[in-house]
Formats: sequence, C-alpha cells, structure tokens
Amino acid sequence: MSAVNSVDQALKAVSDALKAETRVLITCHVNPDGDALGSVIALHRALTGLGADSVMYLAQTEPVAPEWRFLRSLREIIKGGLPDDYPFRTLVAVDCGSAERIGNDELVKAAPRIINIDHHADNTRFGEVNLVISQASSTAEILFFILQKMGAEITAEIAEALYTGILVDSGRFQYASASPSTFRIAADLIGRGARHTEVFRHIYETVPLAKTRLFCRMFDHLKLECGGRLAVSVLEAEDFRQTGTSDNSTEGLVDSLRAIEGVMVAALVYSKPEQEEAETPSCRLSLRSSSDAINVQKIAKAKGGGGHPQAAGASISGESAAQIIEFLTSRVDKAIARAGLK
Ligand SMILES: [Mn+2]
Repeated sequence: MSAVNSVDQALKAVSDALKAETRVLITCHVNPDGDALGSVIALHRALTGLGADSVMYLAQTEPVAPEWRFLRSLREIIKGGLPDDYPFRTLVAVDCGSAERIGNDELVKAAPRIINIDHHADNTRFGEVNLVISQASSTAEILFFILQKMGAEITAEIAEALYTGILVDSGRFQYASASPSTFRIAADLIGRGARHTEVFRHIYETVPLAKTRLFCRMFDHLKLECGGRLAVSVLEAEDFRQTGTSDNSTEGLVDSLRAIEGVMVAALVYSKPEQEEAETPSCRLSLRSSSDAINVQKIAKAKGGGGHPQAAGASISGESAAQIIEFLTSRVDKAIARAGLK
C-alpha cells in the first residue's frame, strides 16, 4: 500500500466515523490558537450542516486571545461549565496533543467515545479513533480533506475558519510544513469566501497597544546565549501588570525572537501574571527553532511539555526562570555540538 493511499484511507475512516455520529462535543486545547479555534468552528459548522447535534466546548473561563475574536461562531463556544448532556456526546478533540491538554478530566472520563484529529507528532493517541498527520501544516489542513470526504458543504465561514488555522500554523506559509498542497488548499478556501486580507489584518495588524508595550519589555529583557544561537527573554508578573496585559497577550511574541540574525532557537519564559504571590514559581515556556538540527519538541518534553519539532512549549512549576534558562542553554549547546554547527 502506498503512503498516499494509506493517508487517504485514514482520512476516509475518520470521515466515516464522524458522519456516523449524531451527538458530538467538539473541543481543543486550552489557551487555544487560531488552528485550534478555526478547526473547532469549521468542524462544528460542517457537522451541524450535515444534521448532527454538535456543541463546541473550551475548558477555560478566561477569554481567548484577542487575535481570534474575529472568528464567527466564537461566541457559541461553551466555556468552563460543561453542558448537561456531556456524558452522552462523542468527544471530538482537534489540534490537541493529549487528553490532559483538553483541560477537563471529567469530560474525558465520561466521554462514551473519543475521536482525536491532530497534527502534533507527539500526540498520545488518546482516542478510540485517532488521526494524526504530523506532516500537515495544521489541523485545519487535515480537516479540509475530512470535510470534503464527508460531503460537507464548505461555506464561506468554514473556509475562513480553516484558512485561519492554516495561515497561523504554517507561519503565514513560511514554515517547512507549508507544502504545495497547503498553498492549493489556501487558494481553494479563498475561492470559497475566506477573506484573506481581513483575516491577516485581524490577526497581525490589530495589536493592542498594551501588547506592543509587553513586546518592548520582551526585547528589553532579551539575552543571547550559546554564541548568539539562542535568544531568550523573560516576562515577569510585573511586566504583565505594568503594561496592563495578561498571559493571553503572549501569542506570537516568541516568533520575533527567532527573527534575530544568527538565532536558531528562541525561548520566552513567562510567569503566570496572577501567580506573583504564589509560593511555588510556575512558568510557561514557549520555544521556536529555525533549524532542523534542533528539535524543540524534545527540549519541551524534558520539562513535561510538547508540540512540534520547530514550535513547542511547556508549563513548568517549581523552577525559576533562571534555572529554566540554564537548562535551555545546556540543551541548545549540546544540540549545536551534536549537529556540528559550532
Ligand atoms: Mn495546530
């Protein structure tokens, strides 16, 4: 069996599984990005269009990052409290590497069945049905094929939600994961009514001033390590407080650290703003790599996180930012030496 045929069959199997469902709850990881939200919305609209009883759910009460608020149907996502009939709904997780990342154990335990669709290579295959295509630029790209196999109508709203996921997760079509197919799908979605200019403007050119100030703080605290190959910055709780931002203002920040000449790995360490008084320090680590030789997913995994080889993250408790940076410096130094890049 050729690889193409086996992917096609896997897509067909998941499409059939989804089509057979009459009552679903669609969710993604907490602190969702454009791929997670775009995928949830696109699948929800498609299944609803095919006559299924679908609800969207997000296991957090905090608002999503402002970048994603233009997405139509976002307000229909149930947040925090579960709908009463959740034990009777098949759980469909999209763009979610593990059951824990959904953020609600009760929901996962009660689910009569779990369908898991994702592109994270380190996905734990926590569903009864699993489709993980790590070569795909985004979960939205996988869903584009699934929706077509299901015979769902890709409306303008669905097209825009999928386009958003692809745009964001492919690094605006610049990452290695953006294949010729990714570009063809994007073109197709624009043809179906995805407003690419508006999407771009909403995500990348409506940055709140407060976030821009946080951005300045990040650059103020920038340090280059490992002979200029590692760019690292720290945002403390006071940086969030003084700029009037929250941790959902950090979306995309780390990417600009990677843009610095000579940098191969970018790392942003930040404290949860509300945890300033906490006894045990708790940090979030975001990692980006621009080199195939340095896999940041492995580095994140060593701290209990995960993601992709070139974009990963972890939540770390019990370690200070300084300790995390020391760990990163040593890991990146080793990776550089191993790859013969010194
Ligand atoms: Mn994704």
